[in-house]
Amino acid sequence: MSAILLAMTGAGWDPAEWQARFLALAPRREVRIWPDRACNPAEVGYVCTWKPPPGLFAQFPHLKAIFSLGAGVDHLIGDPLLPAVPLVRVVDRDLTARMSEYVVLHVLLHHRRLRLYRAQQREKIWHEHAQPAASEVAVGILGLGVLGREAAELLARIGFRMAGFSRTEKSLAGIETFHGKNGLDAFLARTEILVCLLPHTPATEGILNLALLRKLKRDGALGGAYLINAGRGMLQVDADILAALEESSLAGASLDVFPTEPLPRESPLWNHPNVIITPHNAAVSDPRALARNVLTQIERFERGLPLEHVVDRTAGY
Ligand code: NDP
Ligand code: OXD
Repeated sequence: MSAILLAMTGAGWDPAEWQARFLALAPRREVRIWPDRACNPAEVGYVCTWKPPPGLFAQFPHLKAIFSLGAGVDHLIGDPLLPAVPLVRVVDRDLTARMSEYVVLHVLLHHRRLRLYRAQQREKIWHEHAQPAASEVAVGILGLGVLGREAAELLARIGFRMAGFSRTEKSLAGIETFHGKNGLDAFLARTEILVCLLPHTPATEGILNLALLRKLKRDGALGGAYLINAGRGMLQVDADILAALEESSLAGASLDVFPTEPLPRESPLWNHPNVIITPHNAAVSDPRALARNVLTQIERFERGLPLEHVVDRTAGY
């Protein structure tokens, strides 16, 4: 039976917790944590990883598949030494539900003006502001994949006027869809709350820039435009978000991801009154759910069934 190697770096990732979970579910399988001198590279069939060290994969002559322990694969795909084995990403109910929680929370928070009421509370001010109904507010999701679609459907159920933008054409009940370069401007022009759930690829890098933010709808029911980015930090230009806030192209932003993580202490985003920052934890990868997901895939694969959610390396996600 091929061994599994767990190779993860970065804050918040505890390989021992993942190993314990894998072993609890598959006690007969060898599950190693990188780096491990006792691990025979010839026995490693699968690497489960988050931000692996450069050149890691070259040492495993019998590698059969690589599993990204997150939904995004930008931490892997740019590696010119990535072997030609299937690259699989996580698609799991637990992860999707966590992202939906984050998106719904932040859309509602801007819609219900929570920052304003928190500021009033600090001053003990009892003052009510006009509150549009969700059905008057246009929310747009940039990226209608596994995560974007679920969030869009939930927000539609709450009553928001929903639209989504994707690379290829989509048709979703109750959600207006736009796609391709030609669809982007019309999508932005009708969107007051922009939620970004795109992957980081050469085509999406820096897409959340001043020119794009200026195209959002500012004269809608909310009286301003809002950005929520839980996709990737490399999609956004921090200085442009600050400039958009400064000139009121944006009225507020919720940012979970940043070009440099952790967000440097000197970033003016930290202290901006209209910005809400979370530490890239919109949807964390929980080993209690995802170890089972990966093991199910490995067991299917070893029974001769195809792997699911294999990344399209040409598209980059
Ligand atoms: P999917 O691959 O399922 O969906 C990606 C979506 O983006 C698709 O709709 C795709 O279009 C669209 N897209 C890709 N490139 C372009 C482009 N150039 N122009 C327009 N649309 C584009 O990914 P998921 O929904 O599973 O995840 C999305 C991202 O969320 C991940 O890549 C990751 O970066 C991020 N993420 C962040 C987390 C966090 O905690 N902050 C946690 C988990 C994920 P099409 O449908 O046409 O292919
Ligand atoms: C992911 C992430 O891609 O956690 O899953 O960012």
